Amino acid sequence: MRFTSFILLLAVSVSGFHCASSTAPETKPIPVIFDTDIGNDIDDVLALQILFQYEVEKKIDLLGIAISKSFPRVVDYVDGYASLNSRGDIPLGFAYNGVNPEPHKYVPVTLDTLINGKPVLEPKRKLDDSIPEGYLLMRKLLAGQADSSVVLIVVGPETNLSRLISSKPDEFSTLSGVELVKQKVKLVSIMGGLYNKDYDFPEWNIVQDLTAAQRVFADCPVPIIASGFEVGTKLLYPAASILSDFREGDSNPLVISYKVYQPMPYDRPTWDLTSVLQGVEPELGYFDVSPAGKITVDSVGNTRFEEKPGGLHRYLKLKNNQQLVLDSMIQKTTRRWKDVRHQ
Ligand SMILES: [Ca+2]
Repeated sequence: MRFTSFILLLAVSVSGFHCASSTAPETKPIPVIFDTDIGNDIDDVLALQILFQYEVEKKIDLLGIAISKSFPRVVDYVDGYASLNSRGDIPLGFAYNGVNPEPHKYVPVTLDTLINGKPVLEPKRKLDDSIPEGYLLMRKLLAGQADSSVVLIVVGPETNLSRLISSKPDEFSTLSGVELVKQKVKLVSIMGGLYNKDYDFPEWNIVQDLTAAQRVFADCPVPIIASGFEVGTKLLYPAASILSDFREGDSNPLVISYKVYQPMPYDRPTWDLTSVLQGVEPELGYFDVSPAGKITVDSVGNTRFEEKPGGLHRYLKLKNNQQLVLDSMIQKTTRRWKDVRHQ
């Protein structure tokens, strides 16, 4: 009996020791909602690809994608692109009666591209398949998450986020939009505005839906980290990567879209990519961060920052590590396409 107890104790001790020594504390994937105006600029596609890569690496759980460009075929594009990344199940939302309804070029051209008679993107969903309002998708997703856990990454006009903040209690939550965001969201990482003296004009994302931007910076109840125009402008994604890092080459939808967006070869600012990196891996210090303060958006869309202890807003600043940041962006954008060949 005593011997059995000893063996049992030994077994428990060894197993306890084993647990303590071999399982380092696991970092839980960060729940992320991505809000994008894919179809306007091309950097959104690269930013989305990086998020899918973060998901493969188990750094994030991509809960859903809200679309802020009100061109219906963006839904087809994002659905097809998500399927290509084994996430055809991802919840989608759409800003109905939002801004930028014009098609531009790369979304329709990529959707209509056939290789050997087969479309390069094969969406299963389109706008008339009950795609919810972007802000309702956000409400539904937030309601199911732990408190202060979700990172919202917003890289287009702030239409969906503004509607979320203004939303009322509904079947998803008894909380108002402000209360729900305050309870569930840890950080909002926004690409938008201008925060240094090198440039002085209203930034594009802000002016597309000016009322929305003003509301977000006035009423969002949780910390916002903004990446200004000046940051991504100085970090250019190289055309050489598009031309050489994709095993599928010209049949890859990202490559097709990039080449359609502008005549090649061109290097493109990485505005949206900066907000993804900062939102997911702030601890890696890709950028310097301003002191706390308050960002306001004036009547024509200029953004002004005022330092204020305890303020909820900060903005990103470039460090002297720009090649390292770019290398990381390139690695995350291309990793999947170096490894696999499109079937
Ligand atoms: Ca964008």
